[in-house]
Amino acid sequence: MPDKGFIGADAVLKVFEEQDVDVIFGYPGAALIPIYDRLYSKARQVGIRCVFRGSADPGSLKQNGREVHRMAQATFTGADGLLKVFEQEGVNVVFGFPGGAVIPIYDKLYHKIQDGSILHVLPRHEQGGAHAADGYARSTGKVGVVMATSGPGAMNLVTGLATAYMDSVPIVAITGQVKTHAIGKDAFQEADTIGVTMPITKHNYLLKNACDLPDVVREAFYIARTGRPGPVLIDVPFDVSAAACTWHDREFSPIPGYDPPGPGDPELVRKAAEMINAAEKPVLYIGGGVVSSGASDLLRELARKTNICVVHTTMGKGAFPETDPLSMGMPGMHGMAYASHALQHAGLIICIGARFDDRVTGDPSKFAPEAKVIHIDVDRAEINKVRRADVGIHGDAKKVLEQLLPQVNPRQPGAWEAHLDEWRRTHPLSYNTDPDDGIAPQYIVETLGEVTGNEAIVTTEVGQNQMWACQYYKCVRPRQFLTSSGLGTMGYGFPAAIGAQLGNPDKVVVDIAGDGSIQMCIQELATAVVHQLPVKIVILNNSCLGMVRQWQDLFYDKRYSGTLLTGNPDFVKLAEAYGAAGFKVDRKEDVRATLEKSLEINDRPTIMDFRIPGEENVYPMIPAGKTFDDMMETAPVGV
Ligand SMILES: Cc1ncc(C[n+]2csc(CCOP(=O)(O)OP(=O)(O)O)c2C)c(N)n1
Ligand SMILES: [Mg+2]
Repeated sequence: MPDKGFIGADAVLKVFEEQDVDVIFGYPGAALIPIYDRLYSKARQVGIRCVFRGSADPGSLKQNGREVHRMAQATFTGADGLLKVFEQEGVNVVFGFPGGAVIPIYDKLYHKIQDGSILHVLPRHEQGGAHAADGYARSTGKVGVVMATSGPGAMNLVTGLATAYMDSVPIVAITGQVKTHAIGKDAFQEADTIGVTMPITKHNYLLKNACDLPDVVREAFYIARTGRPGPVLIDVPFDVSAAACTWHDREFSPIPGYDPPGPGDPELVRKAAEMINAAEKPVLYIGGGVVSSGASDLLRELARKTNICVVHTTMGKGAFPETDPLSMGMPGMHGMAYASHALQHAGLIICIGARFDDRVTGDPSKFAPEAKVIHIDVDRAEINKVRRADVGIHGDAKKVLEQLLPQVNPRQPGAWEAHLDEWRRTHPLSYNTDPDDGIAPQYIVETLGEVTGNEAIVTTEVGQNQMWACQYYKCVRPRQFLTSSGLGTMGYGFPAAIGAQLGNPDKVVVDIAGDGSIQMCIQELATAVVHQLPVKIVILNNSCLGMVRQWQDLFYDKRYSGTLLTGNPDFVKLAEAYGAAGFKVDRKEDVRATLEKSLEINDRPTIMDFRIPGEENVYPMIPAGKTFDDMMETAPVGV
């Protein structure tokens, strides 16, 4: 990037200087690169030091414990009401971390844990619990449940809730709160959980009355899983969960102002069918909405009947089998070049459950200039948000496809499909296979696909590892690929894999990880070991925060400010310290055998530390905010 003289980042650093700031605890990311770049030249640059862990302070247990004991003996309490709704909702796994404010709930939970009706999974950090509930939900289609105490416990859920919110994942989060009379008084372990989580939940409640609890919890599950799914949080003060409550077996009543859509407007569906029947250069552009509405089978029917090719977002990965000849892969920033060609030159884009995210469109004003757009979405706010729709259908993807399918005509491949084939042939994904250059990360992911027969549930961390997973692991069914798409949360993949493995005990579950991201929730190794979960962790270890380093490499003259990961642990010893299996791999010949060996380990997690070249970049790349014409398909000459 050209030097723009004195920029905002310089002003920040100048004020730091005035204020005598000489130590910064920081973690870089795309949004901070300009500041990191200026920081690079400061003499006393301090490396990456970030405090990830916080934990609930159990200091109040003793004092509150007596009170709980007394109250809990008496009657049916708010906590009982909560657990009875869990039973009705079919909840059998709860990811939770206790603390003073949730003791009344944990006291009642004790019996459910004892009689085996609920499996309680204790993560080692509430963030891990939230991601695990998320992975459980994404992989099973059920609502994930996570629980945490007030204050620090609830605050530790924030990243997990924001992650789930951005990717529309149904979670019910129960947080403890200080007693109602103490709210607003800066009581011990008080935080304004409702205020903090308002923008990152689909809905949230602060309960004041135990008798409301059953109805509210039922409503929370309903809101989380219907319409555009998302996390819902219920903040339960200590005294509310401990207070007597009367149980009503009430019918669930509709919620005023909340009306999840069903089928689309028939007239608009008819228009959409007309456009599809007349289209010469159509593309199906599909996202996570297809997965969450269960519309994959119908999508397949539509694509096969009409011979229309399918491109998918990261959230839509697996909604259409990537092994199908009609699959054109993922377009956008790090998508396949041929998929971007298809979308960019389309005459008609049929967008189903996707949202024209900037990672797909780049500069929206230059995106797919010739295309007419049909946009089907469960959330009215998505239609016309980024790209104007010629026909916008507000409805549930599955129901709209049921309406649409009989109205579309079979279509034979023609000139457009010849173009698609040509792009596939002339712009394939490719990578450096020179054995002298070390183990190619792409080869590791490809080999993983082969040894798991493309059948594993794959979670990812964030960064280059995530993009290589998207590019090289071919998914064949929905709910198979779990990744933090919208928020891009490092630390998501491993706990999400724990949730996925608990929800799918018979499946192979693999987390494709970076050496940076895996350290953000590494403590969950204990959780996986305790529950004997055979999650496989494939670390693509480049000893750096690779994706940010890639931007610095390409756009900041290789000023690697804050992105080199010195001090990585010995991952094999770390695995062993937790009771997991660990392998280090630094020769290409050992890649396949190690992956195969990990598949035989069925009673504990396995870490595989694959040493890959630090300078490997992800291509293709369309730089942020740029256009299709700026795509770098391979490394620029000289880089
Ligand atoms: C919690 C969090 N902090 C910072 C970032 C910014 N960020 C995006 S990718 C990346 C590098 C990740 O490094 P690593 O896990 O080693 O993956 P690699 O890119 O090397 O494969 C960073 C720091 C983020 N996405 N999430
Ligand atoms: Mg890395």
